[in-house]
Amino acid sequence: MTKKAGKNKKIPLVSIIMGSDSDLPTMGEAAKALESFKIPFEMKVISAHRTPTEMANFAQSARKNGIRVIIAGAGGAAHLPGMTAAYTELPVIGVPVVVGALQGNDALLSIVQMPKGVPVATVAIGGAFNAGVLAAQILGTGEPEFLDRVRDYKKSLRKMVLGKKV
Ligand code: RP5
Repeated sequence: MTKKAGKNKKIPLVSIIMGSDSDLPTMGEAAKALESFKIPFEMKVISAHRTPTEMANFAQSARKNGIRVIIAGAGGAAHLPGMTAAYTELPVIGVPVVVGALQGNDALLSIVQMPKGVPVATVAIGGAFNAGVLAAQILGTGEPEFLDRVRDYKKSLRKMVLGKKV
């Protein structure tokens, strides 16, 4: 499955990949964050275990295809983020997805415990929205308007908290 960047038809800067379409309810949150920052993205299902050749081809060609950040989500023995990071010099943000008996704890440890030299920036279990925010921040170091949108988003968070009455 490959999905182009929703309403935004520009060349994608972020690729959101996931091990299965069953990860979409979680990974869709990364798409929502990127949409809110008006950052073009694509979404694909690629499995480290079930489609290893396609995963390698994707990771090796992502940079030349214009992708600048990869968000990779998987559950269980979650090797997709780490193996994607092994094949590309692009930054990879990993999202542990809740699935099965261990409820995302297995995916968290599989994604976060990378060897020296091959990092994956890992967000919380199910934290795909934050993966989108982090991707915007990474891209924003070279695109001030993306950082301005993150700044405005953070202002909205502050306003929301200050507006709470207990
Ligand atoms: C992982 O296995 C996927 O990322 C997904 O979280 C999990 C289950 O996949 P399905 O059996 O639902 O396709 O590789």
